Amino acid sequence: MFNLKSEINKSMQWKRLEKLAKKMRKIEMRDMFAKDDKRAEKYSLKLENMLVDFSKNRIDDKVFKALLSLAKKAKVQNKITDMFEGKKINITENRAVLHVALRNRENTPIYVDGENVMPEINKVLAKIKDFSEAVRLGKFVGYTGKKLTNIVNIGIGGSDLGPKMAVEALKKYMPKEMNCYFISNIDGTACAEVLNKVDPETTLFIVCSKTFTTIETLTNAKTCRKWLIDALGEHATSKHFVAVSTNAKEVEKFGIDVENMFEFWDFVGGRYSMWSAIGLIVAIAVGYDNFEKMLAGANAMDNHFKTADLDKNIPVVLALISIWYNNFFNVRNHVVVPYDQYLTYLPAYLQQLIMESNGKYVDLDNRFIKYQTSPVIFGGAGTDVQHSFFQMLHQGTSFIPCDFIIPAISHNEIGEHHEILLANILAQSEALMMGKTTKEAMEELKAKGLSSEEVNRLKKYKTFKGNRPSNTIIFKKIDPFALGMLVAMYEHKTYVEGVVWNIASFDQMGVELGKQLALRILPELQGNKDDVKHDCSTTALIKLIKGLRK
Ligand code: G6Q
Repeated sequence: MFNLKSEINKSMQWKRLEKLAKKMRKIEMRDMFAKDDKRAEKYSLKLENMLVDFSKNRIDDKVFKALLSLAKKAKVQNKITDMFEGKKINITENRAVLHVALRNRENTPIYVDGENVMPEINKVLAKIKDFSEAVRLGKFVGYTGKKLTNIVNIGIGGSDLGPKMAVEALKKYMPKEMNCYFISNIDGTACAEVLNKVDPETTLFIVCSKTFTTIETLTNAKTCRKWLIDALGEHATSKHFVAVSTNAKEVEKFGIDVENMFEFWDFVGGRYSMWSAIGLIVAIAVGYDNFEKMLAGANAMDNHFKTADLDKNIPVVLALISIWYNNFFNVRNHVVVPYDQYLTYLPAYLQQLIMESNGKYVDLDNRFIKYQTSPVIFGGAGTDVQHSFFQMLHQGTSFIPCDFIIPAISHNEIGEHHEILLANILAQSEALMMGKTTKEAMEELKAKGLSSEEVNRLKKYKTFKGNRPSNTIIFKKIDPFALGMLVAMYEHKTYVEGVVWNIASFDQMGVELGKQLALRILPELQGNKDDVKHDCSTTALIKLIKGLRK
């Protein structure tokens, strides 16, 4: 029944990497840099206005070659082709995975079940263009004739994190009169706080849900609809509510005219959907032209990913480096630090993208996996996070690989702000790699005039072992094109990791479990019966909460 292949961790290529990792543990990056002044050049890749410097990693030519052999063993190149050709690589849901088709600017045919998906995609893109322009120009107005300047996205997970991240990333392109809000959490506070701020006459709600059955989204949408009807009456909804979904039936059932629905398809996973109509709020916020530029940036990365040799392929190289630490150094975390305030939500977006895709323990051949898959992803905007978790990056007991993302030019070049920001990031990645030897620490302490007793007492605390890896990803500026490239780069990196780990990166059984679980407890919390039957902790908690809410 299953086409069983041998597990990747039993391969010759894996064993070779294990051996190399043992050796590499004893090698200092600072020594490799001292020996080779071409290292940065050798271990950097460029695409358009983007440069990825991966030289501050614990790799040498042998390791790099061995990682590439692992990728070949896992047939990465073939798997890339399979995705672009619309093969049903989402095997647990029997679906093609074609977020790349959404930004296929060449418009070459892509077939799913013998049907070219491009005409449908282009039709919806044209609808997004028309609608977003009509809202921006005040041609599509609210029920009382006022311009819609408050745009509220109601959605959760993949129907929230992508558009929210992109709207924030491109805020500078938004007209001043426009405000975008995101309601995702079922916590009534999320709804209440937005509704307190907006005026029903000028508010457009976009209900985003691939399935249109997600309880959080539907509950939030119902609350917002009631609020609107209370203010403007029943007939106002068609001027203030649109939907984005794959499920026309449920959209209609909810009471949104399918005319006001923007479609997408099963071959677009939730967390890969910001390029589809799920990005409608992005197109309204920054204009369709900019939305298209974002698609073009992603498309440039797609073309690179599809055609570049593995050793020159940015997503492939980043994935292999991540696998190197994850599986051969037993490192369990990965940190992403954008040095751009507008990319504040990027780490949260990547947490879903990476951990939901690759946080799996069953392989594609239906076996429990015996090696580590997704690392824990965390991060935040620099320099803020330098003043929180960076301590652990520098002196924690194990190292955490970092991605630093930097725009050379800020959207807000005020005084010397951006130069100070840039100096910080460069200093950090250098310090993580170089560290500070005990000798250097002692010299510094002596220079401050400390007694030799004090110097000896403090020297270890002031020592930084260094040898801590990072990738530096530089753009000229984070414009829509750059954002598209950046996000697509991480999407493909995630896919390559999943290919090497031989896992189903495109399902999300754990998220679905969460959607079912609460449904059993909800009636127990709401009802009067006391005979709830769970484990004794859950039963007691239910009783306690019911008592507190009386
Ligand atoms: C994404 C996941 C998940 C999903 C949300 C919302 O890949 O499947 O985060 O996006 O659960 O689902 P709906 O869009 O169907 O409401």
